Amino acid sequence: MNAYVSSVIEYVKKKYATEPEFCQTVEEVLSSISPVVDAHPEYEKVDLLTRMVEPERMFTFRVVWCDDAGQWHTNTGYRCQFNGAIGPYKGGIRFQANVNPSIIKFLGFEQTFKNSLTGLPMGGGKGGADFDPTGKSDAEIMRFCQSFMTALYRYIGPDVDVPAGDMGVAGREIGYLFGQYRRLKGAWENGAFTGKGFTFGGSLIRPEATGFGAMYYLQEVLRHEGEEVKGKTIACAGFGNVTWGICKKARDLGAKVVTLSGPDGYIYDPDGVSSSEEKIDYLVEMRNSGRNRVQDYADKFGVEFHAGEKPWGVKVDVVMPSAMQNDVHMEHAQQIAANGIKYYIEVANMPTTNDALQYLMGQKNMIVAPSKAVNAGGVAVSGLEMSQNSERLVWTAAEVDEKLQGIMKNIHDMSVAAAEEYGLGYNLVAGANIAAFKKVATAMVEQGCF
Ligand code: 2IT
Repeated sequence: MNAYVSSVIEYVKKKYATEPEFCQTVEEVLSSISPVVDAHPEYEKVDLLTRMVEPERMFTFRVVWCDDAGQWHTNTGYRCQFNGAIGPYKGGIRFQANVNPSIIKFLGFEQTFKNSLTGLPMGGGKGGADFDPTGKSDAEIMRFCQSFMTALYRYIGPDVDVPAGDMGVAGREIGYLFGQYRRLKGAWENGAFTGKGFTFGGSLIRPEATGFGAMYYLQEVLRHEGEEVKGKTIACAGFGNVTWGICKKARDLGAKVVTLSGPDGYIYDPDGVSSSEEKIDYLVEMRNSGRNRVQDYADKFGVEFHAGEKPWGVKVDVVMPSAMQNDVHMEHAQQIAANGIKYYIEVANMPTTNDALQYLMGQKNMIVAPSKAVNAGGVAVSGLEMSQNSERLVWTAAEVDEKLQGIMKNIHDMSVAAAEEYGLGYNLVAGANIAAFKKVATAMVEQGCF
């Protein structure tokens, strides 16, 4: 590896020893772009990498709210404005009990490169709070969102920083966040958020976009291998928005999603979650129930439930980890390889530990696709939502869907070209990192690298 690249990785690991997820993503991205730094000594001259791993701005704030029983609670809110070189900071808000500086920073760093891949003018950001929405009433969620936005509204805006959803934040939460923003600003700036309701500037297809985009990306990979999506079995994780979108598109394309997972275990449905409208709709119901249990699906449809287990031992054609970070460890990776699975398509942000990812990439007959490319359809349609808002118009679902397909194909093809340029073959992981890095690096250098 390039000596400068390894020195920056070591510097980050030492400085941020208490932030393991952030160190993990820095190591993954920087080791991929090592050949680019070899070819461009000018980056070391201005010490570009040390600047790139430092967020432009990151802050915490107090979020105080009152539950339905009259009890007061205090949470920590975060916003990380990681890199604004190619556009306003853009990225989701995550509400989950385990949210901390390491998780917000890793997500902001990943987002910077992902957004670069979309080809749209968006910088990287991320935010959230260590608030657990499980079991909270609608009124509690609303009060939490209002308090969160009261603290954040001064620091965001359509040309500054544009939040969206992530785990624990979807249409309902974005509605409450935007409502409070509008009240405080006294202005109709709906371009300050994406993932909004359709009556106030939300883009059609945005709720489905991450899942649809992942399936379009899979389609490109299969096309490259002379295969097609039709007839493939897929193991998914989670049961949220992303997995729901994958199921809908899998149904349209004739593939079968056979697993879902939750904090309580996984379900196996050999007929396919994607086999009926009723089953697909039930995912939305499970999320809205706030129970955060996948066993409810098994109880309702009479399929197998495996308590406390992950779905990575199931024999399928395609594995799509679509739940959360570090969901696939070395022992799961070995199981996936032993099952002879050819397609490992990451969907959630950083779903694979670095050692498991290296192991899977080293398998001769396996194709590994990285989440920052595969899940970029979500933020890409957020970018399209921003365009519609700034032009005060609304595109049809077909128009948005067509643009999304074009963007996903372009991300795949750009990654292939970038890997080939450095003699790395069909390496989608390195290709995505290289293509994304080059654009952000060029913008930083041309702007004087502040
Ligand atoms: O991880 C992601 O790309 C998101 N949570 C969506 C970000 C966005 O701004 O739409």
